[in-house]
Amino acid sequence: MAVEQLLILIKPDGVKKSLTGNILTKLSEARMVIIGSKTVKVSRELAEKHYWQLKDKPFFPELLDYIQGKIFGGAPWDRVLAFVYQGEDAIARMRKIAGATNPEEADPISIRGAYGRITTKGVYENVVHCSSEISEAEREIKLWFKPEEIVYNIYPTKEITIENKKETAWA
Ligand code: IDP
Ligand code: MG
Repeated sequence: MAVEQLLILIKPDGVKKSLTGNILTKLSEARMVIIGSKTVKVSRELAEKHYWQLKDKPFFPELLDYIQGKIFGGAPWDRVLAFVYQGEDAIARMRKIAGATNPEEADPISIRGAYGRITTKGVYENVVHCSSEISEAEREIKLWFKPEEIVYNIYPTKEITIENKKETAWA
């Protein structure tokens, strides 16, 4: 079995319901290692890129509002916790712990089965995102993380020079 990487997001409902600890504890049963982690305020652009494959679905506008935390009134629920996990057969094993997409159909002791719900607008509020295949995992990890935010290079990198680039530093 091959070593894989994947993106896990604790979605705004998971953050708002203070489920971070419970979710990370459940995920740790798979004995994967975390090789990148951060809190991300989710822009419209990032939300659209992340879920681009679902752009024609009727629930797409609500899905964007959900992942941006807008359905919870925005700040401080306008963010997600993002993790890159690595391990043997990581994608299948983590998706099993996450549970089925529809929280009503998910195994009740999976994360989504235990903590998810379907909103009155019909969005599956299912607490976590979990990459579903190797190529998608790579696309998602590259979308959410810069190379230097992951403890070692999991994909090829290149050196680029950006001239006149302004950066914010601690004052
Ligand atoms: P996944 O998250 O299990 O990989 P996807 O099909 O990639 O499932 O859908 C992304 C997200 O969109 C889901 O996690 C869920 O929040 C939402 N979603 C997917 N299908 C539906 C649906 O039929 N109705 C409402 N929301 C959905
Ligand atoms: Mg998916």
